[in-house]
Amino acid sequence: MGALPHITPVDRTDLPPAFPPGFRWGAATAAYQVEGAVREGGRGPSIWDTFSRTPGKVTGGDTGDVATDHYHRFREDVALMRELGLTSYRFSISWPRVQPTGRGPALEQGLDFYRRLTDELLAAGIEPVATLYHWDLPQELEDLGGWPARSTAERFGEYAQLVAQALGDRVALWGTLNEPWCSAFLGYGSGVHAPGRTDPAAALRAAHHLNLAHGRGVAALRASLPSTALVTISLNLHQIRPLTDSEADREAARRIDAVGNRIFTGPLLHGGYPDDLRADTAHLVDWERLVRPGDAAAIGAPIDLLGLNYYTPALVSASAPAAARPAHGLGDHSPWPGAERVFFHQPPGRATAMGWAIDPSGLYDLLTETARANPGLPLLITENGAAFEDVPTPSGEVHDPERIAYLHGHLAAVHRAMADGADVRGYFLWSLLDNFEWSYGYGKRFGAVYVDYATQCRIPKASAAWYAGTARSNALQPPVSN
Ligand code: IFM
Repeated sequence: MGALPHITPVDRTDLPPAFPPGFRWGAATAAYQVEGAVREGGRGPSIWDTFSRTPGKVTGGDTGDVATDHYHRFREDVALMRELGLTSYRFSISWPRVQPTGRGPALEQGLDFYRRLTDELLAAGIEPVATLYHWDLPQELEDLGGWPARSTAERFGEYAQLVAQALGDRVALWGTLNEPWCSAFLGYGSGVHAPGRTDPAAALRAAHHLNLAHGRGVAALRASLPSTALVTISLNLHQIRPLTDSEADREAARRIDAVGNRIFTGPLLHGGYPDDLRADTAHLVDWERLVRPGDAAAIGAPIDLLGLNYYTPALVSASAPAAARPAHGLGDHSPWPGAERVFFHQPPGRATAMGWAIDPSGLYDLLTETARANPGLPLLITENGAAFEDVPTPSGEVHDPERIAYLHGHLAAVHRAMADGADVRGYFLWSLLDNFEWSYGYGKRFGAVYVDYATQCRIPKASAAWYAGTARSNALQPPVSN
């Protein structure tokens, strides 16, 4: 027998970190931020049309009237997604396109837009992921009381049923709400989002009715969709860190956790509203009257995946050293009922153009903590990304090394969290395109694709090419632009 050939062992540390087969590589957008065409196809006005047209509410008086014109350019945008190697596209459905007043029969013209979009995605081999509500409440429902009114949750259930019946044959992954914390507490608490109300009690009622709407939505989706369909909700759970280990700072963190996180995860995943939240806010709402028999069961209906949106951690304290912002930080009114005397600090280190500290360890902690608290519940990162001051070169390229570094750092954190037991099924970059960044208008660019708003020309940034490399190889590429 001859000598065995010498085999050089593969140095596995040279290989880029791989993700499991079937991991979703997506990008996300939201209807009002990208579609434009606000007066086309019979669409009714939403609270964001009203709010953005109110002087002083949005930087520069920007509105979503045209946005990125995705309504007309979706074919071009789907072609871009295909070039980027995306497996999935998370978009939201505009409620006032489907029901212009938020009630009554569906407008076929509105549904047709989403039929065309999903057909185009499927033809490109891209999984459509539909969110039913990303903040564009029909104005008429706001006039009838908005989210602080229980009837809005019932209307949402009817809307969910209409959409599921129309698109259930082609959409297999559904989200009910995006970031209900923002809808409730920025919309009705600090008032920096539509509809711009500043009433802490109304904000808490809104939170309950958003939870109830989610429950009604899950029931409607389950009733109309095949049993294989997956249902989720996207929460922006705050990754809260006390400034010091003092009892007072830990108490500050507890209060923010109660009204920022557990007000949603409590009823959605753990059977009801936590006692400490009820106690913190007892002067504002009568929880016994607000939560009716049957609500807990409706809200707690099982979901298939939990969607998490993460951007930055929050550093909080009980007392105010020089540079801290009170919990009123987002406007003159607090978005944190029951925690108004908590102070927010800028975490050390680099920040994005939003002023948000860059800290991938927050995403690692969020994933591992959420996984530990909810064994058996798969997770999906439905948003993560960063705004930077992107400027095209004279030859029309956009170099955004900071975004590549941000995405690389956060995806490395996801990979590490998965190695440590978090069952993460996919990652959606926020955002596919630069778009209307709510009260900041068009000044903040989160896209992997640059949009020249004067011409609507799309320019994939260097980060888009980098993300495509990672998506296509299903393995985290080094943070260099090619
Ligand atoms: O643009 C928003 C999105 O609509 C919801 N999540 C956060 C993003 C960045 O602020």
